Amino acid sequence: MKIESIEILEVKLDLKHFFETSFSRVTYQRFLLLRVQVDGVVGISECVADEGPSYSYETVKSALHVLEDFVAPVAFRTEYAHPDEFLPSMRNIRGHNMAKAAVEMGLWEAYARMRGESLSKALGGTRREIASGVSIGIQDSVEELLAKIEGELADGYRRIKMKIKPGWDVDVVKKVRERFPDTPLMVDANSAYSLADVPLFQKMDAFGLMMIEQPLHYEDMWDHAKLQKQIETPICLDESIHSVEDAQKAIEMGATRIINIKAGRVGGLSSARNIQKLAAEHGIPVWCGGMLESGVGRAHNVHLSTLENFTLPGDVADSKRYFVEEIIEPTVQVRKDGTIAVPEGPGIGYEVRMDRVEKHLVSRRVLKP
Ligand code: OSB
Ligand code: MG
Repeated sequence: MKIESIEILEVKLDLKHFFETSFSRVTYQRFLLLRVQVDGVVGISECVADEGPSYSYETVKSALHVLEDFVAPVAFRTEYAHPDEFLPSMRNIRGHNMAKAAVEMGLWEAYARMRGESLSKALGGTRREIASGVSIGIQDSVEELLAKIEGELADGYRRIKMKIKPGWDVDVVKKVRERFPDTPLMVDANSAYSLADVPLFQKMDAFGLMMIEQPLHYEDMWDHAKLQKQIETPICLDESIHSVEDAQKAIEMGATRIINIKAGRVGGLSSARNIQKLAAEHGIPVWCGGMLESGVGRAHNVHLSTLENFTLPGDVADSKRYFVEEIIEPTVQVRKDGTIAVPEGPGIGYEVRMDRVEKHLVSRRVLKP
């Protein structure tokens, strides 16, 4: 397979409701869509780098730069027998997994289309429906949070994740637990704490949480291992895992008992698949994380979630929770039983509404050899 051109569409979509994590509050998403042409077939993908370097050091602008000046030139001069060869071909470009993953996922999507298969089938997925959870941001009041959780549960979601930060943690989780004693519940700190907070996490043990996601520094594993030894609740790493090698080390040192997999963070779908397999060999379950994607990235997440070891509900939720206007048709829909049916058509199996992409377009460029 030869990558013949890469069209990069920079898009800005307004969120229906602000989304607040321990590091920022956002009201819109600015992101890149890629149309990767491979042997005449166009694969579509989304780059999950945010506007600013808060979740990751990568940004929309850094991704544009790295894609144009480094990733695309290597991609154009390489002949790929299979998408698994893409990430290894980028070995002389350090980091920038989100930029690399964007092209890799477009290559995978084109590959599935060439074979006339769904992306799930091409990846070796085994599920025809996936279980959905939601990630609820920090709210202005506990009452608003409780009302939101109530609404999401009524919509069928199988698991509630709430964001925490210093000042919005133990007391809030306690109130949520009192109100929803049996709901599968977890928290995500996005690296807002340190080992000085061990007593706080010991208090959290009383709430029967499924897991605590990325409580400590984003580049750290060792402190997570130390924290895990002192608490009962499983730790789930997100930010700290960028590769199968990272996953291996984190598992070996006892830093993570569950892994959140985001294809963008780990350099693409092949890497995501390798991580879920390695985790399975160690009895570690995984789930698919989210990055407030548009329908394109969301669709990729639906297909990725069909792989065997994605046994926990992920952050892959209904399109209607996110943007004022969605860019795919049909939208990703969560049914009343909290599941999403995996499309069976070729590739992602959803149609991209290019008229809507155009409407929200910020910039466009076409890269060619
Ligand atoms: O840490 O999982 C995270 C969104 C943006 C950046 C990081 C994270 C998140 C989410 C939202 O939790 C998941 C989603 O609904 O897309
Ligand atoms: Mg997270």
